[in-house]
Amino acid sequence: MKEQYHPQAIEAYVQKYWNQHETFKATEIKNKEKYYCLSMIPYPSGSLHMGHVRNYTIGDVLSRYHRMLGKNVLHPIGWDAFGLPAESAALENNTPPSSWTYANINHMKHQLKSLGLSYDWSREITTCQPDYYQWEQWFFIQLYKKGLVYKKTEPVNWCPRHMTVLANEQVINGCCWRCHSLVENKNVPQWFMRITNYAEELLNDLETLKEWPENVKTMQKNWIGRSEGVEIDFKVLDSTEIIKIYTTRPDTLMGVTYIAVAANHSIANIAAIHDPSVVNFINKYYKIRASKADSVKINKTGILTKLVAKHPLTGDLLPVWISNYVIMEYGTGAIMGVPGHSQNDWEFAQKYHIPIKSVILSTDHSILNLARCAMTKKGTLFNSGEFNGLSCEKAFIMIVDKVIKKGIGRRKINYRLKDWSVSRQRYWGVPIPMITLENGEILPVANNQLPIMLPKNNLSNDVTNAIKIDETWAQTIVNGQKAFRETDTFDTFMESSWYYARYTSANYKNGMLDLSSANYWLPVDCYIGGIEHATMHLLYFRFFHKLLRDAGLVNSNEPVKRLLCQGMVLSDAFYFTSNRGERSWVSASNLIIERDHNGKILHAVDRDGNKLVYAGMTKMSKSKKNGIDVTTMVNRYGADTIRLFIMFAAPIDMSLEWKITGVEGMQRFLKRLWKLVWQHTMLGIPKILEHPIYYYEQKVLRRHLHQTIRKVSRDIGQRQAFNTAISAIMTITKKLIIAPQKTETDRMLMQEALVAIVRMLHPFTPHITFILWQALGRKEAIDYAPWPQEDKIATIEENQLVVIQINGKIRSKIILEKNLKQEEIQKRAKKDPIVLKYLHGTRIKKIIYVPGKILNFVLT
Ligand code: ANZ
Repeated sequence: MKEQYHPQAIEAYVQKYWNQHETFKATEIKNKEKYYCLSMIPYPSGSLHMGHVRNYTIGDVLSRYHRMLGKNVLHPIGWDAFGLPAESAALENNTPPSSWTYANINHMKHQLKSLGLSYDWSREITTCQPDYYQWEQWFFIQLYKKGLVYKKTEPVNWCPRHMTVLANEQVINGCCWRCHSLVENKNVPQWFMRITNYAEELLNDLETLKEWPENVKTMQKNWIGRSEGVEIDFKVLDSTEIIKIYTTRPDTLMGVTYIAVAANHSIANIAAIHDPSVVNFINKYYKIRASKADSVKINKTGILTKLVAKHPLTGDLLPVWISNYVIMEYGTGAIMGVPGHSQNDWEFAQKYHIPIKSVILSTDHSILNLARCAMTKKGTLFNSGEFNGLSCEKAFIMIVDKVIKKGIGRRKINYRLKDWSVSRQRYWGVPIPMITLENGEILPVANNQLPIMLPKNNLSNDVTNAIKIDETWAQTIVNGQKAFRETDTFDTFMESSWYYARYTSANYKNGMLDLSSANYWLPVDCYIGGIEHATMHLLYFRFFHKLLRDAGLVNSNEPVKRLLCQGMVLSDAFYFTSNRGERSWVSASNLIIERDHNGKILHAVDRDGNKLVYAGMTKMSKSKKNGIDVTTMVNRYGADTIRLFIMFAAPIDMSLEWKITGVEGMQRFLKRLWKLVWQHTMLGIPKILEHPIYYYEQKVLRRHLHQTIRKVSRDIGQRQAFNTAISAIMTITKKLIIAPQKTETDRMLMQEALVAIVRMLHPFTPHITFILWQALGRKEAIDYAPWPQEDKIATIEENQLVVIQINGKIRSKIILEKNLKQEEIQKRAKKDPIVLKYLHGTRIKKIIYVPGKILNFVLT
């Protein structure tokens, strides 16, 4: 140990030690309790951002903590290496997607290592490598054989800019989630996975996920969107056509005043015959994709057709409309319009002056005014013939029974969740291992032909089309026939759906998973990632686990026990308004800021002298140029300071505000601790006395230490409240700095405290504690040192603090033994010099005593 704390030097030294000793290599030890800690796999986009650092630091703190508890910890890392950005970068920079990807991985790996994250690098996975994706191809073929994947030409979400299909989950408000182009409908042959077969189980098993955040479970529930209703047939007048509608409110059947279908419904095409205005409407709307959720927000528009439908019970004639708020992909793509009780229908009917019929009375039997909105609550039926007087619930059953008996209706459960389209018309992805023979027959690739390797892209082809253009790759001979390989690649969500399982068998060559390793480590004990993955990734991931289970590869039902979702990382953002009126954001390296002594910004300009507007703390992003460079920070302050700041600055599920003053505060704390250990150890490591006798102050200090151990253990282990754990460690450290070091017992207590503090800080700041641990005379490395144990006896309070008030005002505080009688406390209080001064020459009228807390002398 040197006198000065030089994070850069010690961090490099400690990291080298870990590397050489393979300190974090995990092996299955059957009789040892395991702990599998996983942070979400990074996409190798170029360099780490602070969001990554936060995510991985949380995972590292937990891994290190559980290692110190004596558990066998698996803490792996890898790269979700396929995907669109590599293709865009390839086009921009004229480098093949693979070169760009591997260069990024290299750089980011270096950054991860510089943060001192305790990964088992021998299990590193790179999803664009055939030794990984061959098992994905193999598994897809198994699922094909089981009928769990199928090919179908379907209208799909088409992003005209990226020229690819998007999953429903990748369409946000009708737009591409990445480039925000308006998503279109296009008929494309696609491979689908039958996730809907698992919809019920995915929904029901949410209940078993006791350690998942409630909001994530709610989002998944809404995403699966189970709805129980009925399909009812409406005959088209003077035709053999039937319009099947889906409703969850059959009790409102007597309130139907029109029928509406989606623009791409077959009835719309029939209505278009001899009706040019309908043709125009369809042409305008059939391409636009929307989801069921959009039907609420959409600006509703429609066109009346010449078709008329018949009410199945009353025989009333109902106009048939085509409307954009009816979604082809949900239910049957047709609805019964009940404007009195459905808000969507009410808005549509208002716009086109369609009659609004009220058929439900509110619970107090009053008729609600429908002039401002629909009455969507349940109540009692009226205006409904034979069903009058029934509650909505009873009418639901009666009407459903009736339509079923008449053979014109059937119960139906609908899910918002659709089968997962996994084909992408891209180059940089896993080739789909399927082949189409010349005669149209579709076959999976034979096992001995796997992996189907992605052809090399030399950039002389169009990078986005390389796989299609490469005829020598795309054409082959199977069973003596000319055959064509599938030229689409998988949605990259496929790779991130099973990587967690592969980590358990990362180097296994004989199969997708080594069953004994997989079942030793799985399920993941703690999974850490952003809340933005609540639906897509985390749902596909759960789905894959169930597929793996049903293939006999894992024996649990769910992939993850505890899910932690970390908050965003924010930092100050500044802009000036350009001549064209646009906001020009300014990066941190270009700022000159003047602050007052409270850190409040007084004045900000950029290096060109533009006066800047402060936009507040906002999410670090490229667009606002307010990202903080990880390497710069690590180089300047050291990884320990950055890690400590990140874990201290906010509870993990809250937004974290990046403040350089906060970072510097953490650095100062580490320096103080370093100095304390230096001063202490310079005098030699004190002997541990067997039966020490502590004075009062020593007892208080020792009690505080052991209470801190209790608090920190609980905060990390149970509450995941890392910030309060750190703050407790800082408080006791401050006490130690001023603790007297006169006697041997003082020094022994200091030794005990420093050893405990260093161990408690180790998960957060692993490098400095590695060195301090050795300086404190410990021979073994700290990484597997046991977590400190609280001495329960030391934490028992033998004394109490009594506050003394004179006429209700606090005047003094005295420490007394516990369980003293009131008279004794009064006697002692009166001897206190401050109290004595106040009592001098006065008369005590009354004494009020709050046991163990306050003694109040009321004077005349
Ligand atoms: C009549 C009715 C009356 C409805 C009423 C609601 C309230 P969830 O619960 O989400 O499944 N609907 C059915 N198919 C649709 C489609 N393809 N596009 C747009 N809307 C559609 O919603 C079911 C309700 O959504 C159905 O019940 C239907 O409106 C509408 F007082 O039928 B209802």
